[in-house]
Amino acid sequence: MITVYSDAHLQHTGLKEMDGNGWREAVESPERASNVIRVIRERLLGEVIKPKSFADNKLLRIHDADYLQFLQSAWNEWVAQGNTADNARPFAFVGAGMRHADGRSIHSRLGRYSFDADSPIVAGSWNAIRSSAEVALTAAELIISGEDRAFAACRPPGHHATANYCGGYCYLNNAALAAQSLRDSGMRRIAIVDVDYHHGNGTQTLFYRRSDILTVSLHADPADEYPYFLGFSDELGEGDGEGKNLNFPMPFSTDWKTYSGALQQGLTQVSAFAPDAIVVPLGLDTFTDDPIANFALQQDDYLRMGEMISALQVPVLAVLEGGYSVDHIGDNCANFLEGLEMGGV
Ligand code: OKP
Ligand code: ZN
Repeated sequence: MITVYSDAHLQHTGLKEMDGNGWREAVESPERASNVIRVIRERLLGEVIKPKSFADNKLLRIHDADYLQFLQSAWNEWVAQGNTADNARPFAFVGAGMRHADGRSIHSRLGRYSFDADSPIVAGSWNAIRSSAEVALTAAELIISGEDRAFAACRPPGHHATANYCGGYCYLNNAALAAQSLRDSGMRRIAIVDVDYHHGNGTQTLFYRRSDILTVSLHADPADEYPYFLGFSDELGEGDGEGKNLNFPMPFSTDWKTYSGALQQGLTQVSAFAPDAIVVPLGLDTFTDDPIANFALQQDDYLRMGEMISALQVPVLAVLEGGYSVDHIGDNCANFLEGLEMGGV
């Protein structure tokens, strides 16, 4: 299987985040994607190619023009307005009863386009963000040109990002851009099977009213876990999209036995939808040793996961999302891709 990768992600670096224990280095680090690529090369899982460039109109299929403009200029605005911290980050958000004012202050703009404080922007962020989207779009073109599997080694990740909000380490929704690109190529129905530990709130929101894209997400129960405010099982889609959104929230400590049962249920729905292609936002943070997550999947379980999706006999595009055990993300990812290679179309 061909992997698409760009080392532009290395410019999105020096990130910090805060949690209940205070400030620390962000877990969403450059080492993550670098390790994934190192293992793909070591295990000879196939060719690694660079992304093509895409014009803005490809990004505008999913994201708003003013949001793209913001992402692109945020770092320069931050510096020009006298801020000296090395991470640009929001401190004020649009709360109840307030307006999405078109502010001049970068603090206003960061707040208006973010739903949390976990997506910092540094000098090289935009290059990395855009390149990550282009990685996904290039991988989508491989599927469009007849490959039955492709892997987009994206960094930063994307599944929390909406049309005009960043959050949860995500800025552009790489998987959604890929799914839309597949649709625009003439494929009629696309299924998204999000196996990241966290609910893919951005992807759900983007496609919530659409019948042409089925979104399925398996994740930790938002009553216990980030993103907290979306991802419950009663969110089934709206309007034309009614019945085309499916959430499988699961408790802490979920292992392969429980997880695979939910995955099988989700895949049964995917089969019934008869998609022309499947996009898999691939988070490896369901792994038992993940530092920020609480599921209990083991290394070999990712082989089984790949095999189960492969068994549907539909073209599959996997898009890298989370996974923060830097020592294991490469092998877990490669195991999934190896599982995916079995079966084929
Ligand atoms: C991104 B992806 C406080 C902790 C914030 C955010 C988790 C984002 C996960 N700084 N946790 O879905 O793996
Ligand atoms: Zn995650």
